[in-house]
Amino acid sequence: MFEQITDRFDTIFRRLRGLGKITDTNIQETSREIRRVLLEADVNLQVARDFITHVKVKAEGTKVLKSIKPGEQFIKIIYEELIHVLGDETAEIDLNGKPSVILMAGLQGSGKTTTCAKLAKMFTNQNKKVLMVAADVYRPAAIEQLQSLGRQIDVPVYDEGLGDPVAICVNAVAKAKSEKVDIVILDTAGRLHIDGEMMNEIQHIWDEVKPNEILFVADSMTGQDAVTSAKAFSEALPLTGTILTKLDGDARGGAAVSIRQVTGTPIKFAGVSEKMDGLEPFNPKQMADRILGFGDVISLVEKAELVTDEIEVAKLEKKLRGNEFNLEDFQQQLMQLKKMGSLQQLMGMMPGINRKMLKGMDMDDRQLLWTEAIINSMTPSERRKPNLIDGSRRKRISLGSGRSLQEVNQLLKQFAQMKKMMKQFGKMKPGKMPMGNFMGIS
Ligand SMILES: Nc1nc2c(ncn2[C@@H]2O[C@H](COP(=O)(O)OP(=O)(O)OP(=O)(O)O)[C@@H](O)[C@H]2O)c(=O)[nH]1
Ligand SMILES: [Mg+2]
Repeated sequence: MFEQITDRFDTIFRRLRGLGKITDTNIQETSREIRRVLLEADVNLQVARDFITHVKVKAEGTKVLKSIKPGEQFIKIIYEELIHVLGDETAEIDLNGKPSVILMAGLQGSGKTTTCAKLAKMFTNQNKKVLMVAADVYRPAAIEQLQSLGRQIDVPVYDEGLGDPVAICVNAVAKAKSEKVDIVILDTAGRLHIDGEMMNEIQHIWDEVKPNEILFVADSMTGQDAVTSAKAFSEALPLTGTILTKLDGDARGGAAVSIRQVTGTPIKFAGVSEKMDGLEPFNPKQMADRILGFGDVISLVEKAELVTDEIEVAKLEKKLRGNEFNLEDFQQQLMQLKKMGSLQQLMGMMPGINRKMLKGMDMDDRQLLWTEAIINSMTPSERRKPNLIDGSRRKRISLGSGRSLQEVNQLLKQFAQMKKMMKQFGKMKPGKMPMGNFMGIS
């Protein structure tokens, strides 16, 4: 996601980092470049203009400051402005109703039905009693889609077949009240914003039900279209927020950056996969990190904390120092790495990793599985003393793991090289071990 915009900002930042001083000329130049990047990413014109104006004013203010790293300061201004444009803080969802009603609105195919179910699952996990309502009566398949998702996540669906959507919503909320349901989610029909009749219908639902939340579901891949329709919807309905879907696709970032400003309401959630757990609370800071390519450091740290344990790390470091690291330790490292997710995903979260670099890298996760299969086919003593592994043992390991003899040889060779390298690291100060090198990412 956001590849292009991230690469372009990366280029701007590289140049800024080299600056010895912030001058009028480089403020002008950088502003012009940022403007171009934003517009190419399909950011709304007015939002881009305001962004540049704010950055310029703040940069002017720092001209006089005697800073050691003026470039970094400029970057910080851009970063903070982006966080601001994205909404500053993660927005809450209003769950104060009895029941709380959430009305979903949006264009055809934007992801309303899928998102209803994702929300329902999220609330169920928080021990809430949820009811989904099939108020899209224009396609029988739409009702079946919601029912099927409901079965999948074990959440009931209220429907009256192809009845009147306003009555369906009113009846569903009444039923929810009597059954002490906590949250009711209304799945409505997709509309083209030019369609006045459909717009009237959803206004009517809003009027009758007075939902706690009216969430506009926007497909982030459609860029300007999502923004234009968000504006139309926010004028027709008192939206309380937006959900940006399909952020896992090749969205250019325009919708994400513009929607908050254009609708005047916060982005509350982000859809990041087709699956039912693919919904995240929208975090402006994290999103700014992703857009600017600063790496998702927080989630990387959280993941690492989940799987590594300090005692293990200390043990490992001791082994490395004594040059005792063997294939058994390597196997354990591989297992930990697997727990952290896919290599591509992990590398993408690391700060300073250029996306172009990632593309060129051979980071096939299957490779990891194959390496593991080879090591698993060794005996414990072979793992502890790789020198034991002679020609006939190599053949046996190859047969056992289903990998070619060449691959077995290659792994052993790489391991020998790695040990040689680690011997050098062994001379480094304690705590300065570059742990990434155990991962065998070359
Ligand atoms: N990759 C990805 N796909 C998504 C996401 N959200 C929804 N989709 C997919 O987008 C398509 C349309 O989703 P729906 O939920 O049916 O959209 P809708 O707004 O209900 O569509 P209509 O009812 O026809 O207006 C489906 O194939 C979903 O699986 C997401 O966050 N990521
Ligand atoms: Mg739908």
